Parts: sequence; structure tokens; C-alpha cells
Amino acid sequence: MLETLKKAFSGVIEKIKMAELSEKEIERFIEEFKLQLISSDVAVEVVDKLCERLSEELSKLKFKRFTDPSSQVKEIMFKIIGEVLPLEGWVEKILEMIEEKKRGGEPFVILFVGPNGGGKTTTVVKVAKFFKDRGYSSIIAASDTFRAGAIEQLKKLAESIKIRVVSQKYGADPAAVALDAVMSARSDKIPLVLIDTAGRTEVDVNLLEEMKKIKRVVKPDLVIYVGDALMGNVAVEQAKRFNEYVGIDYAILAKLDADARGGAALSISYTTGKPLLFVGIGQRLEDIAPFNREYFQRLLTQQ
Ligand SMILES: Nc1nc2c(ncn2[C@@H]2O[C@H](COP(=O)(O)OP(=O)(O)O)[C@@H](O)[C@H]2O)c(=O)[nH]1
Ligand SMILES: [Mg+2]
Repeated sequence: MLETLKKAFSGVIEKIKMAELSEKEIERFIEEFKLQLISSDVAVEVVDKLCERLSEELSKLKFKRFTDPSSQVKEIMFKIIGEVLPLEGWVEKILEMIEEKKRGGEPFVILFVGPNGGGKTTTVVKVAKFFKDRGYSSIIAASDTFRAGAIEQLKKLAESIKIRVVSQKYGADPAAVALDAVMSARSDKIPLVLIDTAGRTEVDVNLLEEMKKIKRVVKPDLVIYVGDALMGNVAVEQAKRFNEYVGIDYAILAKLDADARGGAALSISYTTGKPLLFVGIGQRLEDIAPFNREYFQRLLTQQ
């Protein structure tokens, strides 16, 4: 997972440990770092920002006396990453929001949007399990009424964790299905509604319009983009489009376990201005991780 990104970071740390920090050498390290980030499929604006900040911080370091440069360089790296990828406790914030709505007797509603095959349906059920394990049961709306087999796939996954799915026929209005689910949750006092939606191979205006309509009708508390980490910059661009057209609050990247580059994970927050909430790290329903500081530091430093 994230092998090339790890290499880029450890490369800088290793080299600075071994070298005196002459202006020229710093420049050379940063140039190398830049190329590695680009080959990790990190978005250009994020590459520029990271290199600019690294250069600033390293030139400051030169004037300090230190014994172990590697720990200081490591610290600098995490500091500048934190500037492009705010790694706060987003999940804890959502748990508080769910609790607050629950106290008011209303279900908390999350709309999931994203391309076809990105991992949306699996992620919705993973999120249902994640919150169920923390005491919040949910109802899932089968609002992908477009793709053949979508409703059965969702029901089968949800059944395995004993979560109810509200569905209608294929071709039904996705917004109506979602509203049905919200009404069921309200009358049965279920605190959470998760809306699974359709994607398309191409993220086109029709799909974006459909999502916009569901959002307008259902008025969810949150909209979350789910993309495929393996798609790199394409996933980042898609998230941007969904954000501009529909408006998103968070992003989730599935399939990080299969992603050697890590560019999308590093770029998505900075380019969309929206936090990365979870990452999918496998095909089992427990394979989801809140994307916070501890998790990311562990990812980048473990062998
Ligand atoms: N390795 C891996 N595979 C995943 C992950 N999330 C989803 N998948 C797989 O990706 C494929 C598409 O997922 P699906 O949820 O149907 O995508 P959707 O079309 O966006 O709803 C399925 O085979 C999933 O098992 C993940 O985090 N890691
Ligand atoms: Mg699906």
C-alpha cells in the first residue's frame, strides 16, 4: 500500500541524514522528491505546494543545531503533509452530529455519490457496519435503481450485517426510494439513513443532475463522494466535479489496499477542500479505516 509515496518520503529523510545541507543539495533532493510525487500520481498543485513548503522548512533547518536530522526531517514532512491533508477526527465529529439529531428524534441522512465501480455500494455497507459497531443502526436506501443486479448486491451485503434495505423496482425514482427510507427510519426510530446511488462509467451531466435532484428532494445532512484510489488523479478530478455540481462534504477512497501510488489520498483534500473521511482497505466489510493522523503516519512509516 502506498509504496511509491513511502519511498518518496523515506528518500528525503534518508538523504538528509547523510548529507550536509548545502543549498545545492537541498535543491537536488527536492527535485527528486518532486519527480517521485509526480510518479505517485499526486496532483500538480499539491506537488508544488509540498515542494515549496519542504524547501522553506529545510532551509530553516540549516541554521539550527541538531543531533539527529532524520527525526526533525520526519517531523517537517508530517507537518507539511498535514497542511495539504488535514488529518483531524472527522469521524468523531460525525458521531456527534448523529447523536445530536437522534436527540431531536430525527434520523441523520448521508447521501453517497460517485462513479460506477468505484466501490460505493461496498463502502455504504462498510460504513453501516462501522456505525453499527459504535451503537448506531441504520437503514440503507437502494437508490441505485439503474444498474442490473445493484439492489440484490446491496441486499446481500446488508443482510450479512443485519441492516435493513429499503428498495423499490428497477427504474424507480432514486429520490423517492431515499425518501421512503428516511420515513421508515423516522417511524422506527433508526438514527441513520445511508443512501446508495447509481454511477455511470463516465461521470456525465445526467448522473450529476440525478444526484443534485436526490439532494434537493431528500436534503441529506451530508453528501460523501466515494471514489477509487487506483484511479489516481481521475478520482480527484471526479470529486472536484461532484463538488462543483452537487456539493460534497467529505470524500472516501476505496481500494487503497491495492494502490501502490497513493496520489489520490494525498491530493483529494487539498484539491477539493473537503476532508478525506475513510479509506477502504480490502473487500471485507470490516476493511475500512478512519483517515486520521495516526493512521496516515502509520501508513507512511510501516515497512
Ligand atoms: N480491494 C478492494 N476492493 C474493493 C474495496 N471496495 C470495494 N471493492 C471492490 O470493488 C468492486 C466494486 O465495488 P462496488 O461496491 O460494487 O462499486 P460501486 O459500483 O461503486 O457500487 C467490488 O468487487 C468490490 O468488492 C476496497 O476497499 N478494496
Ligand atoms: Mg453500486
